[in-house]
Amino acid sequence: MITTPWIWKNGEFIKWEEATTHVLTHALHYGTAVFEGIRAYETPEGPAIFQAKAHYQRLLDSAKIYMMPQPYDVETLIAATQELLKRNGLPSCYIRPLLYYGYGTMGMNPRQSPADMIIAAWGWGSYLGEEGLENGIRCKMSSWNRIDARTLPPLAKCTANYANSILAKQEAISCGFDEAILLNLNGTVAEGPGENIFLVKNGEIFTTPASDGALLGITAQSVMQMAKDLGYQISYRSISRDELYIADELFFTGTAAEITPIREIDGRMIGNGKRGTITGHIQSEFFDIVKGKNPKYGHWLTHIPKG
Ligand code: PPE
Repeated sequence: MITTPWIWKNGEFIKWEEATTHVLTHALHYGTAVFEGIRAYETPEGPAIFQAKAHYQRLLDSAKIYMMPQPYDVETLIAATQELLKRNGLPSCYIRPLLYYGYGTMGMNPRQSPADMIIAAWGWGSYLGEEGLENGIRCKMSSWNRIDARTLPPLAKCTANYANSILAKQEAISCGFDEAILLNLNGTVAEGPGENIFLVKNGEIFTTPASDGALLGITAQSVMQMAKDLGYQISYRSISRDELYIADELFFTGTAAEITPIREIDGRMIGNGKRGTITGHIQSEFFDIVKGKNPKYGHWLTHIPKG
């Protein structure tokens, strides 16, 4: 079990053991919660939160889609996170803000329950394994399709969406793979259960657009900018399943997954079956940036004030 001393809840710091909730909490029954996943990394000037503003803005956007109250603004949430990391003394960590309908009444009208919010932070190592970061992972094309804006809006990072992700992930694991890749209902590639996907072909880089069911990933948007600055041709476009099989390189991006190479899909080796050259270049650039080693991207980092 993970533990850290403090959790932020509704504007206050409470002890980890006291951060419990009633079993009739609305979100527990109906998936009425929106969340974020953010990472902080150790830098020469102490811990720094990566892309804090973009993550909290996306949380508010998720709340807007679901017409949830937005009790705090981005600045307040960033300040709360800085204080949380300081109190918990974590050099690097994963941060999980959750805005949810709490304990009130049951039924489909959530507005009769309070909108509660927590921010927790704990150490979370590499999502798909150290070995996966280094040498790539093996993926399965899922038999489940990605949720669709006609049913559940994929751009809202709502906990309910993750029922879809969990079905896909479990299937991939039970078939002996590391991760799933989902097609959308139109049959083109959407994304992974918790990652955006990038394809490299003849030196050009592509990723799937939001209109194909991909989350507007903040790691993906950061990669877009970095890759452009490195001189790569990079763009959003639809990708078909068979294009994945014959890609030169493939990789996932995500806060948890960071930059994870994909070395195999459904028994087909991708490229030379190792981390591709361009993937490796982007991965090392990414880790330099998040660890505060590239001052050009210093504005993507929010440091934790000392003292
Ligand atoms: N797609 C989905 C569906 C998704 O959940 C994530 C993040 C991404 C793409 C990448 O987005 P970004 O983190 O902004 O680059 N998934 C979060 C949850 C992972 C979990 O298992 O929990 C994350 O990476 O924090």
